[in-house]
Amino acid sequence: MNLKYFNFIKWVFHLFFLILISNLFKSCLFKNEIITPINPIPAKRQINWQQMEYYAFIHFNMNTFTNKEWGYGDESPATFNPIELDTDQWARIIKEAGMKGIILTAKHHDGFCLWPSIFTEHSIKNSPWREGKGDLINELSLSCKKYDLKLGIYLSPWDRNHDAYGKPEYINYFRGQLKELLSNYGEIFEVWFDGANGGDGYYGGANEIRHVDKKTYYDWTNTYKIIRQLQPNAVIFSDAGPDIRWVGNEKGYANETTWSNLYRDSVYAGMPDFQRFSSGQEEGTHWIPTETDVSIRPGWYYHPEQDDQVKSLEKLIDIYFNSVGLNSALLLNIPVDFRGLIHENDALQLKKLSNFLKSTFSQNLAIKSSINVDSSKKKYPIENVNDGDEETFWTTNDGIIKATLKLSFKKPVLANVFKISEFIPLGQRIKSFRFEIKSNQKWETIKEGSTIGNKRLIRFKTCEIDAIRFSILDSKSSPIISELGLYKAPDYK
Ligand code: FUL
Repeated sequence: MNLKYFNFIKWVFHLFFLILISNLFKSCLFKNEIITPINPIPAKRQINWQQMEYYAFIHFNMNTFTNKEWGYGDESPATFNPIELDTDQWARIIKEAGMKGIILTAKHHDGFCLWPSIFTEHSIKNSPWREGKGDLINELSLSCKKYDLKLGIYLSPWDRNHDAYGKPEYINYFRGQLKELLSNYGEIFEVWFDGANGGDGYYGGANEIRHVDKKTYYDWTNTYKIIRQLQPNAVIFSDAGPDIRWVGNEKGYANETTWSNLYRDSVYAGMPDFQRFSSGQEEGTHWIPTETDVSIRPGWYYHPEQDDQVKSLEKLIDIYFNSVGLNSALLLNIPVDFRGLIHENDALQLKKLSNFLKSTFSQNLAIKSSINVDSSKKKYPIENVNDGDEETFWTTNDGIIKATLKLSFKKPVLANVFKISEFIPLGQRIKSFRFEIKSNQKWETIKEGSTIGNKRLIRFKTCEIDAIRFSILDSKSSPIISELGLYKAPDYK
């Protein structure tokens, strides 16, 4: 071998050795900086969904014209005729309300379809609307694109119109419809399956009661596969998940303790005592966060006699804080009226809520504070919770599950809302906390609570704040906080 070649090999070998040593050294040095997730953790699609926080439900279908909440399934398609229908109006109002998407009742329990499904005659294609040539899902998907909103689909598993409901053939029909909806209207962010299943109905003229085994009839495992295949980024909602679960009531209130963790196999859609699971389970094996669905009026559908019963601003604010602010998402229903428009009274309340939220969260007063804590992992300093970046976070040294974050203000600030968020991609951890305020040189405990998760919002009486203490009293492992905030909400009463 010539000497030149030998020296070159030697040189390469040395270089390789040096790189190896330096990597070994680095991994020893930063060993303590690696953070192990606490399972279960969210999938990317669940993280994207959780960031939406506030989006609209629209109940608009046959019931809008029959003034009912649940149609029997024998309604004539000729009844459906919204002469002023304008999905741009829906999308504009919803966008201005600060919401991020719309889920529409493509088919409710009465089986009437808002798109011209090839599998049934019970659809808008046999209605006078747009002379039977319309496609409401298509119109809404175009409006959503125009206003940069995401589109979701409510498809009722229960179908009181279809003659085969309760028999195995119906499942093929249901899946055929699902495929149409997931193939022809662009990106779908959420597929919503209702827990109400089986009972009396028209069923193609049989007019009888049909019961199904809610656990087995739909063969959900294979139905979900269709969704994953056609819309891999969509989250699937049902009482029990698999991606998002029901909060357990239709009043707009999540539980004080809300774990995104759940033993998935302990629950199923439509099970009788579902409310027992509204807090989730600290040791749950799957990540299935809650969604809080509530209507802006008493009914899900539009009823003219409820025009003066649109929820007050005070009530809507309360709902927002008790859903988004309790580790949940708010799915607020707006019943479109029989003209095919969002009613003026609903639009007004949505606007008031959005003005309130914009004004509240426009300025984060916490950035004026100096912040310290008793333990920090080197690469994750406490400043990360106050940098306006949800991707960066603070955490404690290994083995430390308690910590107190202290914010001090040089000049007192006037505030009444506190926000804190866990970095959920690494799992929900915090079990218990205390929130204290120092005002006029006196410390006061404002709140002792349990879970935080994606976001915890705490309201309190407006006061001049000198300092804040947020103590994490118990956690499944090192707590990880991504952001906190302090705000002054305007008076609204
Ligand atoms: C319930 C349904 O039965 C209601 O009609 C409505 O769609 C609501 C959102 O879910 O289970």
